[in-house]
Amino acid sequence: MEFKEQLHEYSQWREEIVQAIEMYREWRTRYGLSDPNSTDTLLNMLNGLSNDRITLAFAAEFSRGKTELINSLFFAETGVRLLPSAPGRTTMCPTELFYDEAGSYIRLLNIESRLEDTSLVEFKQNPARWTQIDLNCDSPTQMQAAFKELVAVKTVSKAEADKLGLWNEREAAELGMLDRNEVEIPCWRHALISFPHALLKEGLCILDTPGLNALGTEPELTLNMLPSAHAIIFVLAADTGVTKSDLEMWRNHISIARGSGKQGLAVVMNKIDSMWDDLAGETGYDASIISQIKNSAAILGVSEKLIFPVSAKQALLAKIKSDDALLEKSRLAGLESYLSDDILNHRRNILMETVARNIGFLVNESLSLTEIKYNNATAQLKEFKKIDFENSDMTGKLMAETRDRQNTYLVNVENFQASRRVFSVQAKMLVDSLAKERIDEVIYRTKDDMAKSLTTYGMKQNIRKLFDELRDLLQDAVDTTNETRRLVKAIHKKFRDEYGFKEIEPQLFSIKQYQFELEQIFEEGELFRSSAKTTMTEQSVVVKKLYSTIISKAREVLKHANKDATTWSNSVLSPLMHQIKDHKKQIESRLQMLRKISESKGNVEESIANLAAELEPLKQQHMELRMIIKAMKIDNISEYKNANL
Ligand SMILES: Nc1nc2c(ncn2[C@@H]2O[C@H](COP(=O)(O)OP(=O)(O)O)[C@@H](O)[C@H]2O)c(=O)[nH]1
Ligand SMILES: [Mg+2]
Repeated sequence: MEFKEQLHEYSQWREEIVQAIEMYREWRTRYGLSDPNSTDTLLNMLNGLSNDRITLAFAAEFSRGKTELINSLFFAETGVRLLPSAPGRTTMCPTELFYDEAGSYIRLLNIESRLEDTSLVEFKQNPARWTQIDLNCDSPTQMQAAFKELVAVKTVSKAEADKLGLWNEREAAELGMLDRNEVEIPCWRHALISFPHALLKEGLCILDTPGLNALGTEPELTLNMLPSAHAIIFVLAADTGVTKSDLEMWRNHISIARGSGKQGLAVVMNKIDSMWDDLAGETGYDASIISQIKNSAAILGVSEKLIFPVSAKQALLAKIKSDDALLEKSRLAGLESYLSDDILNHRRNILMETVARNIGFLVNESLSLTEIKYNNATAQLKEFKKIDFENSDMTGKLMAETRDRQNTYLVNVENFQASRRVFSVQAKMLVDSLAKERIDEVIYRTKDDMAKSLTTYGMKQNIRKLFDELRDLLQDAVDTTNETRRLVKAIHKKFRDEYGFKEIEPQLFSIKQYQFELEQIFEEGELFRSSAKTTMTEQSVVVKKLYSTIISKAREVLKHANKDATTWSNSVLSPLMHQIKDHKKQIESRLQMLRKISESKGNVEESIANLAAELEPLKQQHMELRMIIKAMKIDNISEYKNANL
């Protein structure tokens, strides 16, 4: 199936989950189970799902045919070569294509913005800082013309280029341009393109990155944008093989971004048409493709299955001219089905896991609670059916017993409230230990030192110092977490032991993930620093950018930790609280029932019939929930299987 159709299916599938979560929210409200915390959690999840995007990043040295490949994969039906692709050294700026309801436009950020201490993420939130060109989506040729602006260049002095971090001594030497006083630099630093293309509307985002140079000078691109893409498509050209700079790019930017798992990665060997007129004939051609694949796989250290030989140019031509034979010859289909099957399926799994992780505990809690309610009501009915209510002594005895039970229970509920207060104090300590203020304090303290020493050596020392302090901060939080966990477990155990409460395994908060992520950022920063040092002179704008990228990533992780700790402390005791409330209600209704029976002996049967009638709505409530969980597509996750109604 074509990528287009698969993406469509995927976005429908996602919409079904959204609807199921909406249904769950209504279900909670209908049965009086909604509370501000859970509503918040559900709304966050819904928000996350509606912002879900599939980002494909295309990375390669210039002139490998990235842009042509994007045109042929996604925009052939416009009938034109939509994005500018030209021979030689195109300097198209990093470009993001997506759909924004706000309109159809190209937004361009000027290259001088590199000197500012503002991140791309922050710039993106401020449209006023961008130069906007409106797009007329009914006219592909108007769009095509507008896109030409993406490759605009201008001539500046060497000093100016150096100031912007765009002067590369080594490269200039290679090109024999060392003695030039003027250099050509791109006018734009970054481009955002929005238009209502079907694929983009369904959540596809495309990131077209220019060559090694741009990646080496924009740490945010390598350290933030590439790693967060769902797939990176690395493009080689069949006529050049894996060159030195391809390899450098692969090692310093692609491998970093993909980590060891190499998940979501495809290597495209483009321009196979350059081998078509080979004198060797059809068999020779196949053999040479196979041997190129083997070679490249060995050099890059990836599986041969990840390498896709294609001709982007012929594929685009074939699609525009509806030439099926040529399209087949271009071999684009192999890449398309990999993107659909592998990337989209992976995304599906991730999404399912995210839903399960974020709202699984809520759903699980609801399921347990409705089950407990039903079981208790059934047990009570069974008991009442056996009792001889004609014997008034018996009824009185039962009432006295129940009242006693009620009293001890109330005392215990008070104890619970006390434990809850202790928990709140403890939880607040945990949340505070990860507070923004504390983190910022550490960052500002080290930032001063950083400003003083922007040599790559000084930077290494300072970053190390910063991370040491952040590690300490997390370690403090680990200790507080452990105490908080013990407390939560103890509270649960008490109610389980004394009242046979069903074991609801409390969700436990862990710092490990954040520690891991922090180490990861540190290592990636080091890798980038050591790999890009050739382009980094002292006091260079790139060094500063690397700094702020690393810092903002670290800050992001800690912010996440803080938010998760807050959510956790707000919700971890709520299943227990609901159970306590239900248990209290249950004792009360038993008392009420016994009272009724003792007052009007004749109506025993009616009372029991009433009790029996209450079972049906409870069952109904439970069944509804099971259907909803099924629609959420997380019903095959083991912890949801314990309910046996
Ligand atoms: N022969 C051949 N040339 C191609 C192919 N794809 C792209 N090119 C050419 O390679 C040059 C660079 O392409 P472009 O898409 O701008 O490369 P980018 O810099 O990686 O984005 C252009 O002249 C394209 O026409 C292909 O499949 N076959
Ligand atoms: Mg390009």
